[in-house]
Amino acid sequence: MTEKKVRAHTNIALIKYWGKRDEKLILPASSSLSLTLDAFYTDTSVVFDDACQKDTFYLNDVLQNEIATKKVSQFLDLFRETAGIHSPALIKSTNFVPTAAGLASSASGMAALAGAANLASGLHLTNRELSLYARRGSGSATRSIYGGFVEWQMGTSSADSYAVPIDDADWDIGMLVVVVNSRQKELSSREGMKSTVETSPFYSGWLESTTKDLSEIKEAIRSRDFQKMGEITESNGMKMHGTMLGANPPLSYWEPDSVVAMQLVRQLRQEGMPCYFTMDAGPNVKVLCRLTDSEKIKKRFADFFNPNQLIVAKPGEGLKILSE
Ligand code: 2P0
Repeated sequence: MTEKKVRAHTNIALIKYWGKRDEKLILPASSSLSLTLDAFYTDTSVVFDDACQKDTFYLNDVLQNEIATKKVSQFLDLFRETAGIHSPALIKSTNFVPTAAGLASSASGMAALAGAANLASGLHLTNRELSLYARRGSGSATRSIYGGFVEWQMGTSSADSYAVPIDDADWDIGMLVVVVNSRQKELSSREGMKSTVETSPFYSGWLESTTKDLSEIKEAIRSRDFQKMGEITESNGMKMHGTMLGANPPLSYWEPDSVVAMQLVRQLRQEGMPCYFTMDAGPNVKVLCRLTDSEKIKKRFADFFNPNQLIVAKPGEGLKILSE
């Protein structure tokens, strides 16, 4: 019986996914683009085994409750249905996230689970197919199948809403993750984006603008124009947060220290250091920079944050099977 582990890294969107056009199939309202990071990942193994009474899910060696297990079970059902498997599964997953980072992400989790289920079910799915499957677990997981810069194309239906690798990001690209607060967020992304789509008067403007940002950032990546890429990243993230503020009730994930981090990025730029921030559905700030500048930038952040709040990440690779 195989018990091979599959590793998937998390990703940070430079052009954000915020809103679905189909909640059940997890079809996004717009395309998005991300950078996969090496510093945060999940290792997962799946074994289908009749000896198990029911699906059994361990996360970081802790047996998970019914709610967490149900999410995994429903996801595995997609593989069981296709492969004609009726056995329960034993799932073991470990999140590798630097202590207190608070960045445990459904992106790496669901992508690694898709990869492990693919092995266990013998379906031999391609990466493109795995990207489609990962999407059914969590939108951002769609992109974690690949390394470097990755685009999740919104597609026209469930059959063509998948990610494609754009560029391996092997051109002096880095990201400083500033952990402002590692607490679990109060409102999940899923609920937050639903409320934004339904109630924010800015949502149509967001869709129009993010579509333009995507086409421009792809051109900037193609021409390796770091400044342009950074400017679009920072602007797109702020527009997503502006759209959330327009929701009813208003939605804000920022904390005072998030603003401290953003101000420092602006200050560094004024001093001639190219760096740009982005934020997701939480208070942490991610600073896109040149990898060769990352330690210098980290030092400046150390005036305001503890060393364990500052993590330098390099571009990460795509899904991979770990050798036993
Ligand atoms: C992203 N985020 O593009 C955006 C930007 C957060 C802010 O994707 O409902 O966990 O499972 O599809 O993918 C986080 O939301 O949500 C996210 P579901 P997901 O990375």
